[in-house]
Amino acid sequence: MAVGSNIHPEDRIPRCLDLLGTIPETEVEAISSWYRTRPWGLETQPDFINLVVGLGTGLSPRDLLRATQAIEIRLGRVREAINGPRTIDLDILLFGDWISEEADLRIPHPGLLLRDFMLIPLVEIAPDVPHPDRGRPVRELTGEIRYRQIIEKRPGTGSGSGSG
Ligand code: PH2
Ligand code: MG
Ligand code: MG
Repeated sequence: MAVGSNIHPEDRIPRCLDLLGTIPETEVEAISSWYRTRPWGLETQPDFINLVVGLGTGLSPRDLLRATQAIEIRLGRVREAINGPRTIDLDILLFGDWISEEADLRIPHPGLLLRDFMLIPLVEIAPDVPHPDRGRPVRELTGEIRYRQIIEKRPGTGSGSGSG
């Protein structure tokens, strides 16, 4: 799961990590470092904090999407400009070997291989996980990155993660 925030990230990201742990049939298994990133898409907005969280879940992708949208709303997300500022954005990157082309649920996430702020934190926590379209581990796919937004990597400060 990709997590992004550029409105009150220091407050919203820890709350988001706690709420992810309350989703039914779902555990937080890994949390990447926090990455400070330049905004992609709409450049006139504050820098983002981006990270990636590994979840184990018994939910379907559709039910997981619903649960993450409820967290976005609870943390004050208002849908305004496309690619504009947001308190919390939760995007499913991969779901095992699942592939979905539904308009509101594209898995793998179409930006995963292009955006460093999605792929690099994923490689940090799950380098060997296979990309279902490519049949290769994600650590071998960083050459496809087109958008390099990462400014700095900070040690993880998420709940329960003392490592960096
Ligand atoms: N998310 C966007 C648009 N632009 N830029 C950065 N750096 N990080 C994001 O998470 C991000 C973005 C749309 O979801
Ligand atoms: Mg997004
Ligand atoms: Mg989103």
